[in-house]
Amino acid sequence: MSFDTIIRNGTIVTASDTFRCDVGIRNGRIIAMAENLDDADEIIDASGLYVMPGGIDSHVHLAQPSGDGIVMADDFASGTLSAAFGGNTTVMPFCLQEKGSTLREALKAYHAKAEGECYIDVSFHIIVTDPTSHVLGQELPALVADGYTSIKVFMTYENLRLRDDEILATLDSARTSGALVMVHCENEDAIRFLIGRHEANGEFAAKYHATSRPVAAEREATHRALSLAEIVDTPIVIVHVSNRQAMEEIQRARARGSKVAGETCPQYLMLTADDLNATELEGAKFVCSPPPRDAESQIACWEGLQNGTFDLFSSDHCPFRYDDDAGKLNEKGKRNFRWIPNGIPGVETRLPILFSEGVSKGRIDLNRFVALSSTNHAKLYGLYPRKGTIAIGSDADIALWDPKKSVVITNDILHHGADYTPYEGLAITGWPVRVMVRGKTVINGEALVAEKGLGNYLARARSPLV
Ligand code: DUC
Ligand code: ZN
Ligand code: ZN
Repeated sequence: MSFDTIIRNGTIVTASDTFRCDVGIRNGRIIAMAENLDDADEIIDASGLYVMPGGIDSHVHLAQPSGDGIVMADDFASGTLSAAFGGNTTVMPFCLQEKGSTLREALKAYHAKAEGECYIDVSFHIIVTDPTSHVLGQELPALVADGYTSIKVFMTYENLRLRDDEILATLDSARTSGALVMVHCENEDAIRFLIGRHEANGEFAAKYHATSRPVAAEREATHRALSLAEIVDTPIVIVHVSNRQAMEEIQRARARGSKVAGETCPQYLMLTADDLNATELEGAKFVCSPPPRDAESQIACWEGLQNGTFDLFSSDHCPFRYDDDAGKLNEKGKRNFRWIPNGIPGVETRLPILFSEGVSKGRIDLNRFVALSSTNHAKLYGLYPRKGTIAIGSDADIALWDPKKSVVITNDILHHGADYTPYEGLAITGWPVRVMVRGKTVINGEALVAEKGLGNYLARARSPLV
């Protein structure tokens, strides 16, 4: 048997096993796993390295319109490049339906943004903001058949949120169509009330973003989303969970027999609301929703990663430049937290943070790292076993990790379009040193060695949860 590439002397890590063998790759797929493979155009020596499935980040925002005059800091080129440097081989960005437009129109626009631009593979979730009878009755079933098998709905943001009757109708259509629904759970009415109260009190600093979106607003909406899903018997994903009370809602729903997946993100492990209370303006760098909470919530989120409350660890990469009229410090944002765009960069730092804080510090083992960073995303969103594992027949989407490599995160080593990282100065142990997409090396050490356009669009199967 001959190969295009053999990876030798590494330790393979999957979501279930850790073992030594060589990996043989031909035509972009893994075709052999055995000792002493021979005869390849290229031999990669992975001595001292872990051979892991490339990261799959199932929650990123790229080139998404974010309000008047606001520009997201990453397009599909810079976002997928940054993702690749962070050990990822697939990302799932959102495709936003504009009110009054169809889902097909939205998809056409996002495919045009992504076409020829990506360094790694991509697949869209569709954000449904206008659930008309045409959207729910005609488009959604046809789109699922075409491989668009997940959607997101918002319970917050005036221009994005769906009301309960709309959420029910969307969940009901998702059930019959076979789409998996991701839900952003925060109570918009409570938040608007609290924003108004802060403004009336003359409280405009970034720290009031956190107090205007309290745990109770997230917990209540999480409970409501789970109840609505139960009423129409539809599985859902609760995304970007920030605290224990919302986690308990997920646990209780599961105990009642509901099918629900949970996701948390690095910001809920590494940041707190105190970060928003940095110097007057710098707090804007940490404005995201739900907001980071407190030290106890960080502990809770680690527990959730350990005990299975969370299936997914995603970045929620939603990058804006800081010192920029079109970013965090836009004219209105400088004066009032309400106008600071919500979201922080993190697609490149997600996996190093989970590896360093999780594996290197002994909170999770290597197999759980792979499950949370790759395999579970592939399974839940209909890409498994083509993606998300190291197995014969799978795409050769592989990250080689040096578990001893020490790196201090600073913005100048990152490849995203933002002008800051919320994790500036964080010391990391463990870093991806080579990243391959379908057998082709994209990142080798600090070098980019592939061309833009290597990334493919991925149609997906239905989630096994639905
Ligand atoms: N929700 C997200 O999923 N990402 C960024 C902002 C938001 O509210
Ligand atoms: Zn969200
Ligand atoms: Zn998001």
